[in-house]
Amino acid sequence: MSIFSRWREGLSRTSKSALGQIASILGASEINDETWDELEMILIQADLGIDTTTSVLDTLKRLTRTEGWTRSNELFSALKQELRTRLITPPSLSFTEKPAVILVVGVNGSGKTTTIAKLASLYHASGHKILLGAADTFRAAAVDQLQVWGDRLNIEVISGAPESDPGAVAFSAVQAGVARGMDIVMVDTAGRLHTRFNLMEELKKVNRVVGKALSGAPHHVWLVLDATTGQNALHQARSFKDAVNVTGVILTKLDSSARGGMAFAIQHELGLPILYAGLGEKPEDLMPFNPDAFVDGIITSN
Ligand SMILES: Nc1nc2c(ncn2[C@@H]2O[C@H](COP(=O)(O)OP(=O)(O)OP(=O)(O)O)[C@@H](O)[C@H]2O)c(=O)[nH]1
Ligand SMILES: [Mg+2]
Repeated sequence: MSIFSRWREGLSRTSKSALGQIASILGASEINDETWDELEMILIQADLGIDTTTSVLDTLKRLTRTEGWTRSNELFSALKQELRTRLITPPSLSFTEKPAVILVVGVNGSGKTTTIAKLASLYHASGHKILLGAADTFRAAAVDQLQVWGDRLNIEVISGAPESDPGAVAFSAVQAGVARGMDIVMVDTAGRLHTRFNLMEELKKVNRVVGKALSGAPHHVWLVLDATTGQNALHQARSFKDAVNVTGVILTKLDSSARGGMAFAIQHELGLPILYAGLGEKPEDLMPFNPDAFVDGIITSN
């Protein structure tokens, strides 16, 4: 099965539950209060969040007045368009710095290490020289996990002793990346709850230390969010954005999500682009996020 059909499959799971009902609600009936109530309920169930939902509905109500729409199916394409405008077209990534340093952050189990392996495989295949830094010194198995991926892809992994300072490992990795003329250094960090003050302070330190190893680094800070966590992902994103300069989001486990609407909220409320979508556990199960395909995939007419 191609990654595109898996992507569609993942998205159709999203569309099956919440957003998938939109087509049946927006039938040929007359637009009335019930239409708006039902639409609101669906958007909230799909994890768009109250603010984004309200803003989408306000725009649709205004359009309905100005365009003189009376049938609810007239709302369908406007809704898709409205949702699309809430997704930022991801910037193209060129990695001109030598090396470009990417710091990967997120809560426990969101998919950071797996995503790094997938990205390493992707960038390796496009001819980039990659080095990985295993700055998750918190969990004993974490270094091994990255090392297994490194061995499989024939990519070097810089690690420290268990429970050593994550900042020191990140520093060594970036330093080694510079010395060896690497194109990209990706630094894996330990999962941390966004509500834990000390752990967020530690992350700020890793971020600072990387900048000492190479001025201007990290050039990218990518926040890995699990698509199945719904609205909580928004709180996570906000906290990580406050702590370190998050430049983009990677949405993982879209293959297991039945909602996915927080993609709109993340971008609408935080202004962060979604760069990649994770659709499974294997290295090839990652693809650049395509906003048009996303909206087309999750809202389909019956
Ligand atoms: N279905 C699915 N599973 C995924 C995806 N990405 C990661 N996983 C799984 O999620 C689990 C956690 O992945 P990890 O990469 O270890 O997550 P992590 O963020 O590094 O975890 P910690 O380092 O413990 O914080 C693993 O079982 C992965 O195989 C995805 O896109 N789809
Ligand atoms: Mg990990």
